[in-house]
Amino acid sequence: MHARTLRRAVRALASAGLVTALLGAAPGGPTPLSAPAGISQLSAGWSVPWGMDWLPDGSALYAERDTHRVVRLAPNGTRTVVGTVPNVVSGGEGGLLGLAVSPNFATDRAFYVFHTAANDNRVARLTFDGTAIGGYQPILTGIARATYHNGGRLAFGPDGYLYATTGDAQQTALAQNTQSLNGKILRITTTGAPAPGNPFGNHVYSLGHRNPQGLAWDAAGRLWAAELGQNTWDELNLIQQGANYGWPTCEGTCGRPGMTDPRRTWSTAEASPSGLAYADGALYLAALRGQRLWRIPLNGTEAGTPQAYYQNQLGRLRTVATEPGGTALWLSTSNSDSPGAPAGRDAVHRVTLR
Ligand SMILES: [Ca+2]
Repeated sequence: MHARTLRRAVRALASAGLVTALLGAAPGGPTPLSAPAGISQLSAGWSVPWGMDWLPDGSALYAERDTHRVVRLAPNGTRTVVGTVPNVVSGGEGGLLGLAVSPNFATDRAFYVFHTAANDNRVARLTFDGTAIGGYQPILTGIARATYHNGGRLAFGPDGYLYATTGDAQQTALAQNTQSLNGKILRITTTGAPAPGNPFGNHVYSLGHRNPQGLAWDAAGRLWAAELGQNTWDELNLIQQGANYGWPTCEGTCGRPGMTDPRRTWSTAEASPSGLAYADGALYLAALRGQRLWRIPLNGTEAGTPQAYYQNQLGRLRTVATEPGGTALWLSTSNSDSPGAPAGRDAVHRVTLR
């Protein structure tokens, strides 16, 4: 085994809390991990790129929120518009939001989007034949839409099911209603059915969320989620199925019985987080209002002291994703959604980790 590969394997086990002693660190003590070492602009001229996922060839598909375009970005910076998703209706924070590529893309050529439509938010399946997108088919409809709090992140979990974050659609009570699709993290099959084993026998995986927009799984397969708070506290949550994350009773940490406190909080000025990614023992959280990339080291189920990168250098940050291979991040901005901002002001940056 290559030394670097071995180090990564040991770190992954350390993240799972298994081999802390092997690393020579005291239990709970710091473990040496990679961190951002450099940044370069991969591509400019974007307009609110939101959802993103990797294709098997190492390029990525991005979804632009308000143009409704799906754009392929290659590692060499080549950008190709491959189509426009139908039935998307933008407005406020709604539009074309999350995007997730099928784990079986090599054979099924499928990807999925979360988008706002005329009367709801929904998850739809499309195909990409390498040249153009097509085959739009809604698989889960009826998620309430609103000007704000649409959630919208979409990602495949290690279990092969599709996870979607939904906002409370400015109806806070929906977050505590296990029969509502809103204010939740949903776990569904690729036909939009509830995934087998879901805690309430429906699409709901966890509840009590306000406006979660970030999902990432660590090396041990734990699900972490980033959530925008109201006026005071943004949250990083460790997601357990069936758990209640408190909204609207709690914003941030409140210690209520039956409700799960976040593992880390920030003021909304420092964060207002959207995307979340995991790489080499740490989470990376893209901050909109905070205009910085937060790195949060993990020690098992504990989230350590966050450190900020690129503060006020790139503008609002929306989406961060770990490059296949794990040695770099792709980080995209969200500046064209500022009030009065023209289109085309966004960029995708590549952050090397070392
Ligand atoms: Ca909460």
